[in-house]
Amino acid sequence: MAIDYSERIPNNVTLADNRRLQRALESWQPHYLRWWDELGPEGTQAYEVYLRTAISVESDGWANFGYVKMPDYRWGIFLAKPQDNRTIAFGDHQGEPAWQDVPGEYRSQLRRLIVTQGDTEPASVEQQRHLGRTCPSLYDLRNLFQINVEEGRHLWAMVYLLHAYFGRDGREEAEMMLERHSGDPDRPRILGAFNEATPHWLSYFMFTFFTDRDGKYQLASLAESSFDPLARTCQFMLTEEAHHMFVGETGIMRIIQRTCEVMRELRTDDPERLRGAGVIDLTTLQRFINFHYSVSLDLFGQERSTNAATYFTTGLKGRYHETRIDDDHRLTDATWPVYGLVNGVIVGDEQPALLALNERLRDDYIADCQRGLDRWNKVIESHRMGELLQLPHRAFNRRIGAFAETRVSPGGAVLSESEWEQGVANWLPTREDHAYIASLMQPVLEPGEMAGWMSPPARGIHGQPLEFRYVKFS
Ligand code: BYC
Ligand code: FE
Ligand code: FE
Repeated sequence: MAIDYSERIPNNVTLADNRRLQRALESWQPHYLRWWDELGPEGTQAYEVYLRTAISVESDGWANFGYVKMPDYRWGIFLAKPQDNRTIAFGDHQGEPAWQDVPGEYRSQLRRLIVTQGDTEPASVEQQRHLGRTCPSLYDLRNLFQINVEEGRHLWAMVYLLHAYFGRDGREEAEMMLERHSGDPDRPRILGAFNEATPHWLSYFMFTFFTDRDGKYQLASLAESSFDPLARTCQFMLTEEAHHMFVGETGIMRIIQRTCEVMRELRTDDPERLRGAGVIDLTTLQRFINFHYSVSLDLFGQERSTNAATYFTTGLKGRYHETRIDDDHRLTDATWPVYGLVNGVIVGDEQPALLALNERLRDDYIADCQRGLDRWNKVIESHRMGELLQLPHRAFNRRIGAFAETRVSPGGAVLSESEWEQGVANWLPTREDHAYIASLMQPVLEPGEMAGWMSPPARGIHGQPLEFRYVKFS
């Protein structure tokens, strides 16, 4: 299962044995590199970055560290090891052997899932392309670039599936991945959150905490797929995803740590005084949580979804940790509580579990977000200062699903338009918030130094000290 790095496209799928596929991917490769050059991290072509590159998919072999110029990064195709005699765990085909090829009748649905997944990966790179100019430290800059090259590799993972299993339409979809662009009014990315701007590092840390976490839950569901190549691809992607969420969680935690230290020094929680001291007050952080969380909740789709039911019964997409769930894995009679609006009030109601699969995955996601917030709140508690951070109500600020047309407060109260207008500046980041955060974004490029609005990380990368030169500008 070692990866062959002598090939133009490193891979562990014996690409050399399939000349047609190899040639097709090799002709997509320059398009990808041109896209990276135009819309990837801005002005970084000559930087040498201390990056991790996968050299095998074994648990001890996929993390190999060294300096790399990003355009020379070896983006490749790596699938997790096959599981012997894997059978389908759920849906109508439960117990049958997993598919090594795409069943004709599910072709277009499967393609659509792969395209939707793939589209998010380059979108996030586009969203983050200007951040390198204003990094809070070299450590953080390197982590940004690590995430960017891995999201690029995740695009490769989906493009491989499209080329290998979907013939001509697959190749066309692969081209389209580089033609839609985040925020482009004519050709936007497919899902809402991936057309939002990531204007500064606070948004970026929130994005990697909340939006990459949607990636974790979606990939985990696709890792259950009956289509074995998709399942194996997603399993390997999940190993990389853990680092993206680590960056988000520890990034926000370091901001909180620094703010709490200054709160104690100044004996105040007054946002204006804290801003005067150059840190991010907790009320501002709460507004950013409200925004990124609600936008990410939308990524799970409608509460009641016949698409999701079909994906499940046909075996294309499972539930989170499907094989660890103790039930019939068919959901013929099961129910699941779903929130909706009944006569102007938000109520939870038992619905057919099969239709509620998006909501169920959202519930798993919400619980995971809450665990992260609990860890952030421990920092606040340990300083005995300030209000704890909270997740807003799931109906707050939604654009997709049952609450898309309803104004709801972070606490879950249904509001009139004028009540919303009155409250919104307390609930979502304002123009002033963004301007203040933008004013903090001064690049810190000396090894070991750190911007004043966040505390240093607990440790360096791969055993290196914090003073290590994680990025060399030449
Ligand atoms: N924005 O029946 P429904 C990641 C559409 S993140 C716009 O609920 P379904 C990453 C929907 O397409 C993980 N449109 O849909 C993170 C449908 O359209 P049609 C990404 C939306 O299919 C950070 C209609 O509304 N992976 O990897 O059950 C950095 C009806 O909705 C949205 C995936 O998403 C939206 N938010 O659920 C880098 C996995 N939501 O049919 C990377 C693959 C819904 O009316 N995708 N719509 O034209 C899926 O599993 C499903 O497509 C969804 C939607 C869960 C997204
Ligand atoms: Fe990804
Ligand atoms: Fe990610």
